[in-house]
Amino acid sequence: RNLTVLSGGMGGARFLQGLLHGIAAETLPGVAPDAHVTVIANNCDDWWIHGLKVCPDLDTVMYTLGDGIDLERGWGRRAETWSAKEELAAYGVEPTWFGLGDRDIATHLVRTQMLDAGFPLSKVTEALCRRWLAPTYGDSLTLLPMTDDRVETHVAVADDTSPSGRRVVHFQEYWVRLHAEVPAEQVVFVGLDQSTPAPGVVEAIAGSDLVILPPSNPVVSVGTILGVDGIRDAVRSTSAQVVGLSPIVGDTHVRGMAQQMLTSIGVEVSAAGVGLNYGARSAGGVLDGWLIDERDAAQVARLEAAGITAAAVPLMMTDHDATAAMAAAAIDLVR
Ligand code: GDP
Ligand code: FO1
Ligand code: CA
Repeated sequence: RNLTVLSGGMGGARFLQGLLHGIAAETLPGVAPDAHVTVIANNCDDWWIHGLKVCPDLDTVMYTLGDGIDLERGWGRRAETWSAKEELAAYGVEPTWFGLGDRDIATHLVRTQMLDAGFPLSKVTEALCRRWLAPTYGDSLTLLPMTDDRVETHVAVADDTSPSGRRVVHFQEYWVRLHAEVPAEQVVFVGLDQSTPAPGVVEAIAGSDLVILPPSNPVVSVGTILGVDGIRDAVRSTSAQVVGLSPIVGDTHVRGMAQQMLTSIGVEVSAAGVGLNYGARSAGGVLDGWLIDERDAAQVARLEAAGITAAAVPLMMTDHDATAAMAAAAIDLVR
């Protein structure tokens, strides 16, 4: 059995931990322990900083599943030190608000050198995963970037000092420096509409028995992955069932900035709002099934009326067992 997951950073990575836990413990209906999982990770958070290419969502998934993540922060390396960051600050080099840890920098050095040597991001990712994933998962887990092309999310925010009244910042500046505290007047996905899927992405979706949209950000994580035309087409046309889990619980995100992002694109901030925005595959969308939290159970009827099979179960990823139970419920929904 082949499973494909379209993942952002922390939400996607946590879900994947639970999914892999469920596969190993054989608690997922119809999924054997030798199932193969392909993760297609968002690249629109990526940026160049201090001459280095940084891919936060790819690295969050890689470090989390490879047991190298800092569990408290949810990003970057465990047992990190920050000497390089302090030295850069001592030179007065901007930006000082974005932190690259010493251990993490090694990853970005390897990546940037390989890109400079002409390797595509997908090959670079394969090389990095040989350290982080292959020893534990062998061939049963593949992590792919969504695209080898340069794509970046930028956010327009109000700025009185600018003649246009606004200023456009990289998504990392909006999130890390501005803490997503000011409204996102517009979200722009630079390069996304010209981008093409990385090698293996379309093949994985087409050859899947199930495609899962984890509770990742529907705009700047899953939304951007589906923003690659070739990926959206593959999800629309696969013979696999496509099931998603809501990142919105009780009309707000569990963590992160999904609420700000949904508001900026005019989508109702609710479990049903997000599901209806993805849309039923039978009506030109991407979903066969949509799992929402038990406290949003009253929204099931709206989803089913739109042709999306829906159910309400606990959707808080409190530990691996709870998350594996969410994965099991999602699989059950579309079996
Ligand atoms: P990011 O790239 O680090 O922002 O991570 P993702 O895009 O993969 O996931 C972020 C989303 O995960 C946010 O919109 C959260 O609402 C959602 N999320 C985080 N924890 C939970 C949880 O326990 N349950 C649910 N349902 N959603 C969660
Ligand atoms: N998040 C922060 O809040 N502050 C940082 O300084 C920071 C640095 C950083 C470096 C590498 C990396 O892979 C992720 C990093 N993150 C940092 C997390 C990242 O900004 C976001 O959480 C994601 O892009 C949202 O998915
Ligand atoms: Ca992200």
